[in-house]
Amino acid sequence: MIKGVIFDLDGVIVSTDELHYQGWKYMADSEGIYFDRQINERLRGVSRMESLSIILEKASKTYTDAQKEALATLKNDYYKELLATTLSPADILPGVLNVLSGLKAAGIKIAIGSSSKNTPTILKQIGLDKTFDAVSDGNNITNSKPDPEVFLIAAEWLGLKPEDCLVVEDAEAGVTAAKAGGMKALAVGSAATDDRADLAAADLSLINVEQMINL
Ligand code: B16
Ligand code: MG
Repeated sequence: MIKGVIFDLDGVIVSTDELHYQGWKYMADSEGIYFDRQINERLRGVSRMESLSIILEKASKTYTDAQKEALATLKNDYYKELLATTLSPADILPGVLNVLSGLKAAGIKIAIGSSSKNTPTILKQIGLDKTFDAVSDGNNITNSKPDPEVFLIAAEWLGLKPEDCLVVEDAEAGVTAAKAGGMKALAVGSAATDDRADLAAADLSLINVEQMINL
């Protein structure tokens, strides 16, 4: 019986993939580095600096740490501008609000477990900044997914043991992290075919709260 559900943010609660893509594309074009949507898929659930390392695999020169910081900032400033001008509650993914209210009604604790340092901004912008019992994100971790740290901290902040928690993820790295942390995993979106998941669906509108709790 599940006592707490930890939701990944990007790709589970709201889809910011396209905005991340636009931000990285802006940075890559300014440096003349090849970058496409297929490479962007590899950045799902991965931290900002690790994402940059993946993009720089296509670069024809090497960058110092200070230059890498500047490139990450260039992307993030552009991405934050896109968040501020385009993201709204209408971008909350299908089934999310029903699942959240159903879990609350059933007395199940809910948390966020995201790699993103922009989590507080995103939650505020989509009107869910007061919804979760705990928010663990890129600002409070030293190791990002596939390390389980972000989920273990979320479970601890909910006052629950990892084995009593279910993680909802859209990224392979996130499913790996959930399993490494001793939690159950519900895979959605691009992770829906991951056979390590305890439950899978294209999106949360296809899942009911009983299925989640009785895992
Ligand atoms: P930021 P999640 C992840 O969020 C994104 O999927 C990934 O593409 C991004 O690089 C990472 O957050 C860091 O984001 O640059 O905003 O700190 O899926 O773990 O909610
Ligand atoms: Mg994600």
